[in-house]
Order: sequence, then structure tokens, then C-alpha cells
Amino acid sequence: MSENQNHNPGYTADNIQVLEGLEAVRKRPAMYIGDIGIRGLHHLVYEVVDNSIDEALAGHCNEIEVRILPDNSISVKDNGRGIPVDYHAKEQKSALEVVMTVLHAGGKFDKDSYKVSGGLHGVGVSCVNALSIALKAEIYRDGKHYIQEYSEGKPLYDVREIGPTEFRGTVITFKPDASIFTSVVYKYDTLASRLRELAFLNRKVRLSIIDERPEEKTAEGEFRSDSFYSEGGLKEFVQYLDGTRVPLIPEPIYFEGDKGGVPVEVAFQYTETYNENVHSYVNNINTIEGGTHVGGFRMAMTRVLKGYAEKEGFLKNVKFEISGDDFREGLTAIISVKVMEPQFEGQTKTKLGNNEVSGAVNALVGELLTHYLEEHPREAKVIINKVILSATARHAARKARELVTRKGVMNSTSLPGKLADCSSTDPAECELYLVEGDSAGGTAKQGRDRRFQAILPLRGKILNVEKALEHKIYENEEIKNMFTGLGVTRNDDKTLNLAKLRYHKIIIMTDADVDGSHIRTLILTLFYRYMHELLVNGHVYIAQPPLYLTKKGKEEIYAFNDEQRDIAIAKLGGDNPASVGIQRYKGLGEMNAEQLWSTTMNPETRILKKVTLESAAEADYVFSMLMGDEVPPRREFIEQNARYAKIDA
Ligand code: 0RA
Repeated sequence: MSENQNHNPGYTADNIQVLEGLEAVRKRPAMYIGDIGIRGLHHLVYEVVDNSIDEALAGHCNEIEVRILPDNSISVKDNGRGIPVDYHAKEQKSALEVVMTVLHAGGKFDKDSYKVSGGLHGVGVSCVNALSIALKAEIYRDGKHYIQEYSEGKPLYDVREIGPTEFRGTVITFKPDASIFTSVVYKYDTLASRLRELAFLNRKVRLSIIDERPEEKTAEGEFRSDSFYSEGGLKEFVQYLDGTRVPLIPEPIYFEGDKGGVPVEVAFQYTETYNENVHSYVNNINTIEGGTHVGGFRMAMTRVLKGYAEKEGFLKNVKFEISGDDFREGLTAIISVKVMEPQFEGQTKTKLGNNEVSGAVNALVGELLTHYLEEHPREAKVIINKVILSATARHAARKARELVTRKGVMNSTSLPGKLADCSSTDPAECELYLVEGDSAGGTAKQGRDRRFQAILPLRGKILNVEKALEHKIYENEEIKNMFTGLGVTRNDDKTLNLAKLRYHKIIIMTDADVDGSHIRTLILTLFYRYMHELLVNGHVYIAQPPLYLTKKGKEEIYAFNDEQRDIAIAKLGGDNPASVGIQRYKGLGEMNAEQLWSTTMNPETRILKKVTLESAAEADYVFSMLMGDEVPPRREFIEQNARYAKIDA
């Protein structure tokens, strides 16, 4: 028996406070974990894994293993020091119990360590505990195996020592409370993507995942599993992102250091492409909206590269101004900083606001890049030539672009002829359906509620913006229609002006076949590269037309997937499934206006999937792969049946 079992947990003021704290989490879970949907559900795992990552950052842990158990419980195991279990007279409970039941108590017992990790909301594992119907903490420490279990955050018993062990570490197993979350089914791909990202961001830590749900087994009958490990960290992250792009210099450039107490890590490389792909992280959190760290990086790149180019005489024959954008065309970069007290701003609270970080990144990248250019004149020349090429192309294209972006169509007040607008002028209630093909567009026009639903049919091929120079995209008829129809324009700094956005819901409606999914990806790629803010602000949705109509006599049931189809057949057919007629919808055109309305457009009954940007880096990788030149990885990706962006129901 250990000391910590001997006390009798009296009903102290402390206990009351703890219960109130956990009750607050259960009453307003969204305030603590963001939301109670599929996203919040996955955040529980990230929160627990982040504690293990902290232990790894402190240098005590190099293996983290996530298991999805058959009942959708999650188990996170690490080989760190183990959460302390010693009894605290003052708190009248073990350190473990404090960590598990007191809000924000995580770092309390380890003042020396630099705790900056922690999920988007940094709320600590006690929130996970409060939102779990069952949680078990197992600690392996000093040769002993300890255990404590909780329900809704409340301990079921004091910490127990249950035997000897050779292992050292922590295992947290929890089952999210189904009365709190709208869904309690985990997505393997979502968790795996995050672990891959964490492996790149925290080099030399192995993060693995295994899915022990029988229904998720692979075709070969095995549990799905992955193990992520990166020796090179950010450098390998950049190489992964540029997997289907052609780099100008074989190795990514990597800088690391500490400036004014801010640890900064940067890796980047230039490729033959035209896009800027700068991804940033603060305390392992993807800052999708950027912020001061990205600002500092850009300033340093522009300042140092420009200075070098001038000093070395590269700009003697360049007769026009080189802009900041020119220094970033074809640039893929990852910026990762650790900030003690991060201020997150912006629509989705993923924009870093701390001003001191701008200076830190600017100074560090400035110094190390200056040094790099001095030592690598050949590479420096390749980079500067690329910048000059970008500037030249931009200069040549400027007239064409100005025509469309300013004086021309993008600023014109007249709406595209093909747009069937709605009567309401309140953007908050207005929806724009982007519909594949004139025929389905016609059906949608008949079926819609014209008060608040507008239809823009898209005809023919949509330009693949991944392979096109910027000015080309403004010359494309369908893309111009989307800009003018939506009422958005691009600012000179490449941000999107949303002030006159005419619809707050933009719904992509394509056929449920290969062509339809291709067109959807083309539209999403356009949004991702040129109307990013629409995705960040959650304006983009994907319509879900039914896949089947099952029918017996007068009774009809629509099915949106194979499982629903089989259920419908069983329901309609009873003992005689063969008596049920099944129509497979290949295209929207096979439905009449009334059917399209009732299945896909009526807000009361339709299913819309919201497109969110959970990880911008992963989206970048997928779009460049799907739309780039290399075919083999794309085929493999489509065969694996994964997706391009996280789509939340
Ligand atoms: C505080 C102090 C110490 C370890 C931890 C926290 C710790 C927390 C978690 C959460 C998941 N895994 C973890 N591993 C360790 C150790 C203090 C010491 O041993 O000196």
C-alpha cells in the first residue's frame, strides 16, 4: 500500500471547487474544446496526445501510441516519466488526481519544464476527463503500476497501486460521453493526419496509431495502422509537401534558433510552381490565418534576398520593381515557433497576434539567411533567378490582370448572365449553388426556393488553377463568373475582399460520379488557392445528392450511401428484397426539379457537408498531388479513397 491510498477524501472546499470546475466544462463544453461535433470529439485525443508531446519536448519521452478501441474509446500511451502519483497534503489528494480533475492543473507539478504545447484551447486533460463517461489513468513509475478511474471527471476511487512493472510511462484510456457529443465515432484518417503532422513538428518522436474496430479492418482483414517518425523534422515536412513538385535546390534550407526566448524553426525550398505555400505553427497548432510569425518570416525573406541580389549586381538589368510576392512564388515553407503566452486572433482564432514574435522570426531568419547566401552562392543564384523570373512574368501579365481585376470584369457591377439570382439581398440568408452543367443548372433553377437560393451553372471544363499562371485564371470565363457572381475581388496583397460577398453559403453541387468529383476538386482547388478566406470563414459547402432511389409500389426511399440503400431494401421488401426497384442516380440530371429540391436543396431535409481547413498543410499536399503533373501518387490516393480536405458534417 502506498501512502496515497491511506487518506479518506473528505468533503473539502477544494473538492467543491473541483466539481464546479468540471460541471462548468460539461455545461458549456464548446467553450473549452471549440465545439461538440466531430471536431471537438477529435480534440479530446489531441489534448491527451499534447500532454505526451510536452513530455517529449522535455526530453523524457520518444514514443506515443494511439489506439482506437472497438467501442470508440481512445487509449493514449507514452513512455514518459509517468504523471506523479504522490500524495499532496495540501490538496488532500494525489498529484495524479489533481492533474485529472483540476482545470489547467497540467503543468503545476513540473515548473521547470517549458510547457507550451497544448491543444487549440490548451485546456488540459481534466477537460477530457470531464467530458468522458469513463476514463482510466494508468501510471507506470518507479517500478510500480498505479491506476485511478473516473466517470464524468469524478474519481471512482483513490489512486491504487496494482502491481510491479518494468515499464515507465502513462496510459490514458477514455470514452467520450455520448450525451455531450453529436457523434462519438472516430475517424482514423483525421487522427492519423494529425499524428503525421506532429511527427514532422517534433522530430525523433515516434507517433503510431492502430484502429482496433473490427468494422474498420482493411480488405486484407487487418487493423489499420500507421507509424510516423521523422528524423529531419521540418525539413522532411517540406519534402513531404513538395512530394509532387520539382524543387530548384535538392535540399530544403533549414534554420533553427532562439531569439529573445522565442524558439524558432523554419524550413523552406523553392519549386518550379507558382504558388506560395507557407504553413505556420505556434506550439504545434496550425495557425491557418498566419500572424506575426509569418509576417516576420516574409519581411526577412524579402529584405535579405533583395539586399543580396542588389549587392551582387543581379538586378542591374531589371527595369521594374520586384514585389514581396515575387520572393515567394514557388516557395514552400514551414514556420514553427513556441510562444509562452500566445495571443490567438482572427475568425477562427488561428492567427498569432504577439508582436514580439515578428521581430524574433525576422531577426533569426535574417541572420541565418544572410549567412546561407554568403556560403552558397550557387544556390543563391538559383533562388534570385527564380525571383527575377517571377517578377518578369508578373510584370508582363500585369496589364492583362489589371484589365480583369480592376477596371474590368472583377470590378464590374453587372452580374454574370448565367446567374439565376435570388430575390433576397441579405447575404447572411443567401445561398449560391454552383451546379455542374447547364441541364442540372436548369433543374436546380426550377426546383429552388428563389427567395434565397441562387444558381450558377458551370459549363465545360474548369481551369486547373494548380497548373496555371495567375493571370490565366482571370481570363477564364467560368472563374470570372464565380468572382463576379460571388461579389468578391482580390486585393493587391492577394487577400480576398469579402466586404461585398453576396452569399454566405456557397454550395458545390456536382454529379455523384468520377467527373463530378473531379469538377468538385477543381472548384475546391480554385477556392483553396484564390479564395482562401471563403474556406477559412466556413462559407463553402458540398451538396449531397442521393445515390439511390428505392421503390416498391408507391413507397419511395432515397439512400445517400450503400448502407442506407440496403436498409431501405430490407424495409420496403421485407422477405422479398427482389421486389424492390432500385434506381442508381448517376447524375443530377436524372432527377426532376421536385426531387432535386426535396433531396438535395430543401434546408429542412438536405444534407450539406461543410468544408473546413483542419490542416492547411495537408490540404496543400493533397491539392498539389491531385491537380499536379505526377499521375501515380494521385491514382494511389484515389484508390485509397481518402479525401482532399476535412469535410465536417
Ligand atoms: C508533471 C510532472 C511530471 C510528469 C508529467 C507531468 C507528465 C504528464 C503527462 C501526461 C501524459 N503523459 C505524461 N507524462 C508525464 C514528472 C515530474 C518528475 O518526474 O520529476
